[in-house]
Amino acid sequence: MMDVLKIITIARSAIYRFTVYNYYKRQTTKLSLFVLLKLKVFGLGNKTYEHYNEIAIYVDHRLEQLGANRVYECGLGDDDANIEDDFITWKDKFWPAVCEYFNIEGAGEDVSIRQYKLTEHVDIPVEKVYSGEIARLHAFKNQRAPFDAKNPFLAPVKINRELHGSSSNRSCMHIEFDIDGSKMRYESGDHLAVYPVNNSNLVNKIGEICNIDLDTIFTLTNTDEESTKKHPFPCPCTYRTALTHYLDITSNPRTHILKELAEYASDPNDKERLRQMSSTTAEGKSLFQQWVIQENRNIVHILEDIPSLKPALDHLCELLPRLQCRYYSISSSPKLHPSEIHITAVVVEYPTPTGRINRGVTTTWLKEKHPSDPPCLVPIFVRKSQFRLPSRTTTPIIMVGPGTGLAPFRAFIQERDVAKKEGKDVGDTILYFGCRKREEDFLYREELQQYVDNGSLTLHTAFSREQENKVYVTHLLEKNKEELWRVIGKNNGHIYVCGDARNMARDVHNILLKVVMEKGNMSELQAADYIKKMDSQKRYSSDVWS
Ligand code: FAD
Ligand code: 2AM
Repeated sequence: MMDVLKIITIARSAIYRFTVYNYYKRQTTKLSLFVLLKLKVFGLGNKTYEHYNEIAIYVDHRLEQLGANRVYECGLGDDDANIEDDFITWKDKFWPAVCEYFNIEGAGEDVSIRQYKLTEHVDIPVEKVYSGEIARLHAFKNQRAPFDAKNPFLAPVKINRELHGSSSNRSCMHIEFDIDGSKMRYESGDHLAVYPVNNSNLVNKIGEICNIDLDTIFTLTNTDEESTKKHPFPCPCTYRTALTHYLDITSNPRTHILKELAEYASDPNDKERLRQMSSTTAEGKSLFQQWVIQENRNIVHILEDIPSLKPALDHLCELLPRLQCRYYSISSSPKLHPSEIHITAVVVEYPTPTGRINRGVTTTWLKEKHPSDPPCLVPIFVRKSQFRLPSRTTTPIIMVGPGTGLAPFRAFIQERDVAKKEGKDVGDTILYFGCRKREEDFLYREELQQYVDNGSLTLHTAFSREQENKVYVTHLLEKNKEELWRVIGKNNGHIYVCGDARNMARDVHNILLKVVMEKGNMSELQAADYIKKMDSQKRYSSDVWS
C-alpha cells in the first residue's frame, strides 16, 4: 500500500503540473488525486530511454489490479517527439470522460482564473526581500551546511579553461569549483547541479515590453489558502529578481501560456492567432509546432514578434515555469581533488530559423565566470548517482564516452590512477573517446596521453570528421569484439556509457548484444538476459542525456 501511495503522489504531482492551468484551475489539485483513485494516468517519458514511461504503465496496471476503475485510457507523453501535443490530445478526450464519469457539467469555454494574487510593496525593508536565494532568505549571505537543492553552496570559480583547439568554432569549458570548507562530499560518477542566472538583456527586454519598473517589489500569493505552495517562487522580490533567478524565460512556452497571453493582445488578429496556437485543432497544433517549436521562439521572441501583446508582468510571472538547475557529470575524482569539483561543459549556442542566436542559460552564464578577486560565485550542490566504479580496483572496465561523455570517465581514470600509485592492483582501464577532429575537440588530450604513457589507460579514439565516412566509438567497439568479450565475458568486468550523442547508448547496447551472442555462444534471448543481469549487477551502467 505504501508503494501505491508513493506512486499516486508522484503521479499526482505530474498530473497537477499539467492540468493546473485550465478551466478547472481552482479544483484541479484536489480533483487529480480523487480522479486518480478512479484511475487515469498520463506519463511523462522519453522514447530514447529504455524504461519509457514505465512508471505510468506500472501505475495504470497496478491501480487496475487494486480495483480502481479506469475513467480514461493511460496516456503516454514522449519528450523525444512532442510531449505537449501528446498531452493536449489526450486531455481533449480525457476531460469529457471525467465530466461524464462524475456527472459534472463542463463549461464549453475555458475561463481564465488567476491562481495568485498580486501585492506590490512600497515600504518594505530591503532585508525582507529575496534576491535570488532558492529557499531561505539570506541563504547566500549566511551560508550554512549542509548544502543541497534547497540550500546550494556558493562555490568560488578557481579555474575556467577552454578545452577546444583554436580551429574549433565551439567552446567547451573545464571549470574547477572550490568546495574547501563547505563540508560537501562527492564521489566519482556524481552529478553537480548548477543554478543559473538569466541574461540581463533578455530580462530588461521583458521589462521594457511590459512597460514596468523591474525594481518594483512584489508578492504573488496563492488564492487557495489550503495550498501548500503559497508562492510560485520566493516572494517578496523584485520583478528583476523573479525574471533573473526564478523564471524560465528561454524555453519554448507551452500552449497554456499562449492561451492566457492572448487576452493581452490588443490587435484582434494577434489575439486570434495566439488562441489558435493554444487550441487543440489540427491547424492550431500545426501553427504552434511551426511558429513556436520549429522557429524556436522563447517568451522574449514572442513578445518581440507580436508588438500588440503587452501582458501584465505579474501574470506572466505566474505563468512562466521555474528556472531549473542544470546537471553536469563531475569530471574530477575526490581521491585526487577532495576540495574541488571539476565539470566539463560545452557552451550551447545556435542560430534559430528567425535569424536569432539562442544561447544556453547556464553555459553562457558560466562562460563569463573566471577566477577573480572577489571570486565569481556559483550556486551548486552535489546529486548522488548510481554511476559508480567497481568496488574492487582489480575489476577491468570499459568506458564509452564521446564528447562531454568523457566527463565522469576523467574522474574514473584519475581515481584508478591514484589507486595504482598507492600500490594497488588495478585492472584494465579502457576508454573509447570520440570527437569531431583531433585538433578541434579532443578533450583533455595531453592529460589522457599521460595516463596512456604511464600505463594507467588504454585509449581508443574515433575522429568522426577527419575522413569522408564517419568513424564513431561504436565502430571501434564493433571492431574490438575480442577485447569487449574478454573484459565483460571472461573477466567479469564493467562497461559504462556516457554522453549526449543521440542513439549512441542504443548502438552500444546492440553491439553488446551481438558480442555476447557471438562470443558467448548464446541465443538472442539468452544474450538479452545476460545483459539484463549485467545491468542489475551494476556491471553495465549508462549516464546519458539529450
Ligand atoms: P539551455 O538554456 O538549457 O538550452 C539547452 C536547450 O537548447 C536544449 O535542451 C535544446 O532544447 C536547445 N538546443 C540546444 N542546441 C540546440 C540546437 N542546435 N538547435 C535547437 N535547439 C537547441 N552537459 C555538458 O556539457 N557536460 C556534462 O558533463 C553534462 N552532464 C550532464 C549530466 C546529466 C545527468 C544531464 C541530465 C545533463 C548533462 N549535461 C551535460 C547537459 C546540461 O545539463 C545542460 O543541459 C547543458 O549544459 C545546456 O544547459 P544550458 O542552460 O546552457 O542550455
Ligand atoms: P558527429 O558530430 O560528427 O556526427 C561527440 O559528439 C562525438 O560523437 C562526435 O564526433 C559525434 O560525431 C559523435 N557521434 C554522434 N552520434 C554518435 C553515435 N550515435 N554514436 C557514437 N558517436 C556519435
